[in-house]
Amino acid sequence: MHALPRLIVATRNAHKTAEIRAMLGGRFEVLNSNDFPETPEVEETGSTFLENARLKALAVSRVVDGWVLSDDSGLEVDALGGAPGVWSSSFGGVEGDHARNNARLLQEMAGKSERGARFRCTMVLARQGQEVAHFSGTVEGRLIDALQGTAGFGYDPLFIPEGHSATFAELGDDVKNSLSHRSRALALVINHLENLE
Ligand code: ITT
Repeated sequence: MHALPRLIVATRNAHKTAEIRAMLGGRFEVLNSNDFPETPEVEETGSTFLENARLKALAVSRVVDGWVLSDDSGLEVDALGGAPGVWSSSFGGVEGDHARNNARLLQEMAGKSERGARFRCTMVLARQGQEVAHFSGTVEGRLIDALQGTAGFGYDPLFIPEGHSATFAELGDDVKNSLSHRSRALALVINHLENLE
């Protein structure tokens, strides 16, 4: 039996890693930055998803062998002019605190009738400190005015994807992974890797 090729996701976010692992369906051994003590902390100083995804992929691919994939993602809200966008993970004031982020979003959206929003995910594939390619995926939807559901992470309890009447957090991992921004970007990554073989 052949060992699976390794794909290292340049993230410390366990939810992103789990989604990517579930979607890669046994094609790769999926690891992340937490599995490599030598990976640096990467400051996300870019002003676009692509800039931040590049910073993460290149920094990690300089110190580990194998394919490295980064994921920079966020929520763009029409009524907020596209915010929180690249600042999605610290919208509530504390990096990675999803409860605060959701509380701030609810507060900003209170009383607003325009509810359109989308998740966006940009991925950079890299190897040995070089970018190989980049990919993006989006999913359109709308925001509700109270948290619903417990699956997923981040803004999932407030976001109903187009064509559904329940939030990502209610729909669960399988449905989310069949239509999310992350799954759409990842489908392009898989296609690219298959064409290289
Ligand atoms: P890494 O930088 O280590 O990958 P992170 O969580 O800081 O992890 P980002 O900088 O890309 O990642 O910020 C992503 C934020 O966008 C995340 O914290 C959520 O608030 C939101 N987000 C992204 N994808 C999401 C999803 O599938 N469901 C819900 N919220 C999501």
